[in-house]
Amino acid sequence: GARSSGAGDTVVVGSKDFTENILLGEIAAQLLESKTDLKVVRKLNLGGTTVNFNGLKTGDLTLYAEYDGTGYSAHLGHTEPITDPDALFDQVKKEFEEKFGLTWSEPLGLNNTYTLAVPRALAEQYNLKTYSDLLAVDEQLVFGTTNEFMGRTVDGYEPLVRTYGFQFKDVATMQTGLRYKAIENGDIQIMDAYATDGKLKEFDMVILEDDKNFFPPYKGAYVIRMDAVEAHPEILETLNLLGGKLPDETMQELNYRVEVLEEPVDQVARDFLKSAGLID
Ligand code: PBE
Repeated sequence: GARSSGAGDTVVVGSKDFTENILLGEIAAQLLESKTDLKVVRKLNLGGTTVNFNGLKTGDLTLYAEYDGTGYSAHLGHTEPITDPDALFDQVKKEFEEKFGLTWSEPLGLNNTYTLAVPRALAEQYNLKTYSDLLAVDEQLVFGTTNEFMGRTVDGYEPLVRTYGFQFKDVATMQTGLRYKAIENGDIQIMDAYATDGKLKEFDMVILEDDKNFFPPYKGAYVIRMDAVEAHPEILETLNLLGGKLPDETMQELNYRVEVLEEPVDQVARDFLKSAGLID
């Protein structure tokens, strides 16, 4: 209908339920408001990956920020290892267009990969550098995972443990935002961090090297309904202005301002867009 998120004059922006993804939703919303005449509706902090993807497919959403590795594994269901990480984005985009009627904007610059992080003191005590180094201490460590990581069947906890042969002492599932507190309290000793987490700096964590290349790259970009882009090409043109503007360090700094300094999301998004010269 005239008011659907596909062909109408309204853009509905979704997001997942963690800081970076909410920020990316807000950045898209503000930029579209400033550069187009479209009405923008925010449905940020909507839920996990599945909720957003389903919302996009049914037309409840017009776009949200996604990651190519997540597209490859969670949405396209590929289980075979990625042979060419550089070509991953193009492959995922092509398959999304063909299978789902969804397209991708230019990559934003960040690669928010899953990574294993441990407190620096622990890494130094056991000289931990790679995931395989964990095999010497895994039976002493409690692994804290996000609900989403626990549920993922391709790039999640179970396949990770199988690939490396880990035998952690225990596993505790928790909300994304609570993992660092659990590390601090000593409830867990290792977690599935996100490479661009703002709290990685504050909590003095060490990121270990994925020596078996278990995780694919997770380049961030917006996934958008193609019917909306056909009706309003300015949606894609506008979001493509963000291509390459958010490398890891920039994104992590914005996440840090929201998560650690507790600045409001809309302010941090606006500051970024101004400093990138995209809004006045
Ligand atoms: N990630 C890594 C996941 C969560 C952490 C950003 C690729 C995702 O949201 O798909």
